[in-house]
Amino acid sequence: MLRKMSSFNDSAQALLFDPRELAPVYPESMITRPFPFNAFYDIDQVPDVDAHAYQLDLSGLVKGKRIWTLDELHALPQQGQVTRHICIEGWSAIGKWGGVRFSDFLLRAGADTTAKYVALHCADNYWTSIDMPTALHPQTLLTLTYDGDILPAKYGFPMKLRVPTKLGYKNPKHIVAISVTNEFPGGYWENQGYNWFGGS
Ligand SMILES: Nc1nc2c(c(=O)[nH]1)N[C@H]1C(S)=C(S)[C@@H](COP(=O)(O)O)O[C@H]1N2
Ligand SMILES: [Mo]
Repeated sequence: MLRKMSSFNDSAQALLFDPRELAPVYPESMITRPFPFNAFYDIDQVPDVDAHAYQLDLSGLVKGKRIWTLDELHALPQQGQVTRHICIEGWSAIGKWGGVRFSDFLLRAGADTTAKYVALHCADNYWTSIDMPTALHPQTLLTLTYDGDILPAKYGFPMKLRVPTKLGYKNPKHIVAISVTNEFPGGYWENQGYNWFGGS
């Protein structure tokens, strides 16, 4: 029953959600320090991803390049944002992230932007997925930095997808693979009952 309500919610929210609507942005003076850490494990279990061996694997409905190194991602045009992260557990915090606009990345990689979903798989076996309008939203950012420095391990080294129009659990850290698909990918928390649309 709850699951049915939640999937009804997903379609209702997709209709209500305006893909052009922007999340609020804040001055740097409002950044929350220290920014909180959260994951489905304690901070001493944070995955240790090797920067040199790292490759981002892009799969599914993609015509172009499928393997990306960190250097290649750093060489793309970079954007920044100061936005509020809202966790469903009842806290929120303002942070500053920098990286590649996700729509730029998807277009350069030749992703089929008529596909329904983008799934993001993480080094800690976490995963989540977003609808294509959210993937193409101008504030959805493939982040490589936090507060001007290389993204620290606790905040998702080497890469976190910052989606300021979505709740915290739809902001995956330690991304190792991305797939573009028409098959519903679900997510770690979503499959345990969290609403899939998860708009904030
Ligand atoms: N890989 C991965 N990403 C994740 C999580 C996780 O457990 N593993 N937790 C999510 C949740 S519920 C929150 S609130 C944010 C916390 O991000 P932060 O540690 O940068 O505050 O990460 C999200 N992304
Ligand atoms: Mo969260």
